[in-house]
Amino acid sequence: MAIQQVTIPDIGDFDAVEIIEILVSVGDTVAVDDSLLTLESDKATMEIPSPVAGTVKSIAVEMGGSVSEGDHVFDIEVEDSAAASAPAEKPVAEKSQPAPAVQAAEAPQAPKAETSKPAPATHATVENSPVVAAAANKPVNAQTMSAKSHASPSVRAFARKLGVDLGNVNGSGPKGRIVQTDVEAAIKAVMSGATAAPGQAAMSGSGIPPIPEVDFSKFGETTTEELGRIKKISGKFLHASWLNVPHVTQFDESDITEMDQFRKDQKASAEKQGIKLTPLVFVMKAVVKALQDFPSFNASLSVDGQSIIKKQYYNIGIAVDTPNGLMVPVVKDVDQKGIYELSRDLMEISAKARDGKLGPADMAGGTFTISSLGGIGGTQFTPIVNAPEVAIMGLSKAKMQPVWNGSEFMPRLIMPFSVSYDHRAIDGAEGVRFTTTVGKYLTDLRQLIL
Ligand code: CAO
Repeated sequence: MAIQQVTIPDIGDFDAVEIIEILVSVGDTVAVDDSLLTLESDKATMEIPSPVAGTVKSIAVEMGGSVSEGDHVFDIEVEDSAAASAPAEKPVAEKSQPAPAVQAAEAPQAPKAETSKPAPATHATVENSPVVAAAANKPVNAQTMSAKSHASPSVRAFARKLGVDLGNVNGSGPKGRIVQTDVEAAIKAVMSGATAAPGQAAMSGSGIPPIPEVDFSKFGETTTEELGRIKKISGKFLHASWLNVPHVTQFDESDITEMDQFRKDQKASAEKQGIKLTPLVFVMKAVVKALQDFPSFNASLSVDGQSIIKKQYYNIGIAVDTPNGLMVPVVKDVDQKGIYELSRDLMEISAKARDGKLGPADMAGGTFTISSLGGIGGTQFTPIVNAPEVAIMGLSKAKMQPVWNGSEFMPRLIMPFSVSYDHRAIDGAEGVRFTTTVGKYLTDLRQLIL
């Protein structure tokens, strides 16, 4: 066995071209000419086919990154005989379908992607945390759904434009290649009601009437600013979640008077250790305890929508407002950490997010997300599920309110919160049981240690 480095071939006049699809994962077996990457410049979409048959050992690039001719993109393990016969020269690159250059190298000498580049993002990581992926400057996972499909760049572009997942389209071309008429047929099938299995995300968006284009300048002066990169990417994901996930939002509130008093009591000693204690870390602990009681909330649906995958680990994504847009770093193993450790983690990841220093590992593997607007204001809001997770909590600002205790009104600190969930995975009764349970734990923190 030998390792072959695959590099970007001559791609014409293009430089620093964006990677919009990584079509293989580490461990995948590829044949010669299987597509490995899709690149998209302002003018063209290009696929990079594999020059060799073998097993993908590492991926040295990330979705959303940019590559130029000669950049190392993959390491592929091949049979020794294949390595020996690998093309010595770069194949001629066509504008629409360039062939990658190959550098044969024995495994021991092959530079390791992990040491020379940021940790490679596998499909699994991206799928685990698509908004996170967005924050990592990676396009969202909707594009990875068609990873194994064979189609020309123009057909891929056509499918993307119409929101069609090629993974759910049967190819009628040579070797099962998907042609434009296959995409059109798939759309027709959906429009006529002959859709795929329930839960399939395939045709999100098709059939939705477009919002009419309006010339606003007819009515007054306007300025047009391009959306930031992260906003563009996370916007695609949020749209996909909004279209694919049947959302229900349950509103609730919790009396956090005692919890907040405890937080204030701890504040001074926490500050001595450089820790800022906010209500959010207590909420994270209460949420994890409730997730243990209601495993369907710490889960994902299988791609065909027929099974629920319950996770035995508790990694909480925290939506962070940054100058560049929304990012969702993940605090790992929240069940195993105390309040101080969680506060430290939270301070660290939110600082990294705001400084634009989050790596893929900081944002992967989330099981449930919390979006806290409590430091800003508001009474309630409806967060969008961070699919493929199935539930998300939105925290709003706690306020002192008069609460009737049976004989008199007492001032109590009441925190409103909401939980949006995927109704395919969670029923309404379970939804309100979950929020009631979170509220109960927040009201009486002692229950967290039971
Ligand atoms: N009720 C009342 N006060 C609250 C509160 C709540 N629910 N949550 C936080 N606060 C208080 C904190 O205690 C802190 O006050 P003190 O300094 O007096 O203690 C203040 O509000 C500011 O808190 P914070 O925002 O700095 O810290 P946090 O731990 O609550 O949140 C983070 C951290 C990273 C989640 C937050 O800074 C942030 O970015 N929030 C925005 C997330 C967002 O944009 N979500 C929307 C996503 S969907 O578009």
